[in-house]
Amino acid sequence: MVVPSPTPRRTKKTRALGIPTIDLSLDSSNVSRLIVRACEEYGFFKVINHGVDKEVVTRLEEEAAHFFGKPAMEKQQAGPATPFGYGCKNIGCHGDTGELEYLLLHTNPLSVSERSKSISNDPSKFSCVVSDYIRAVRQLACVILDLAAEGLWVPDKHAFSRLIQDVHSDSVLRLNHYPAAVEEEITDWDPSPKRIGFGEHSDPQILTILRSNDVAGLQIRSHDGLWVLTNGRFESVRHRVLANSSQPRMSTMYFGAPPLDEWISPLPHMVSQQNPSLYKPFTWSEFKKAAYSLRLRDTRLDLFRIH
Ligand code: GA4
Repeated sequence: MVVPSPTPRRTKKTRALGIPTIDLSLDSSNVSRLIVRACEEYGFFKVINHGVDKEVVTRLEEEAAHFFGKPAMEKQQAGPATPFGYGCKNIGCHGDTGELEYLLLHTNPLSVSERSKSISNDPSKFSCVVSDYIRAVRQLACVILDLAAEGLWVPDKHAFSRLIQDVHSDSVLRLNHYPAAVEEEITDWDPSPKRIGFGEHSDPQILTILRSNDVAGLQIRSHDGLWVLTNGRFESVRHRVLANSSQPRMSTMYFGAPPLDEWISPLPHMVSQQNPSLYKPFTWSEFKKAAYSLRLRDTRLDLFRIH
């Protein structure tokens, strides 16, 4: 998971936690090494000088704030999120809940424009703002994935980014709104789970680009899920969001995914006789089905492990 930050310096918060901040304007061989190290050690890092236009981000955040500010009845017209659209408190389809509301959008341009009709009074503007954002973060995701491939010495530098660049890519955009806690629930900076916004889980996709309004809440955990393409060298970080702040938290996630029929298996470069493949090949659709058949916190990769 990657967090783009507009501030070109490490903040007190990230320094205290030791979360790496990576300056994408540095030379690529250095950056690719740092990305690999961050993926191995944390599965999470912050990026600065990432080149995403601030205005593109601001416009999306304004649209999101406008939507979430509407009366509940109006918002519900864009729901339920099964799996796309507006959702409130319910996550997935097996009873997981959290103190949030959200919009889930497939990144396919036709799907964005169709969905916008039930979300906004100015659907063409909404659709345009969302598409611009998707284009910008997809580009950033590709840069990061190419650097990761370079850092892993994968001969095909675009081996990862090609998967999310495909026109049939199953990538998703998620806008989350965690309303402010009421007085007696406010525990800013207390890391204990008093009010769960989004329960512990790992993202199933290849890469997540996360952007937030900097209201506290996101917590990451040390590793356990493994990233198949790297034969377990990178892991999908387990994380959760607490909703115990006096301020509302807003976040936007781009989840970069392959096309549904794409086969996933460790890259040949990541397997050897000493390091045999840990996973049977599977399609993204099979993996996604497994994820949606389980609870939020369940691990799914074990289903595809070679014993
Ligand atoms: C986690 C990452 C993305 O937000 C998401 C989520 C999806 C959903 O909210 O519908 C899932 C969750 C996420 C993983 C397990 C399943 C599916 C909820 C859930 C219980 C959109 C995704 O792709 O997987």
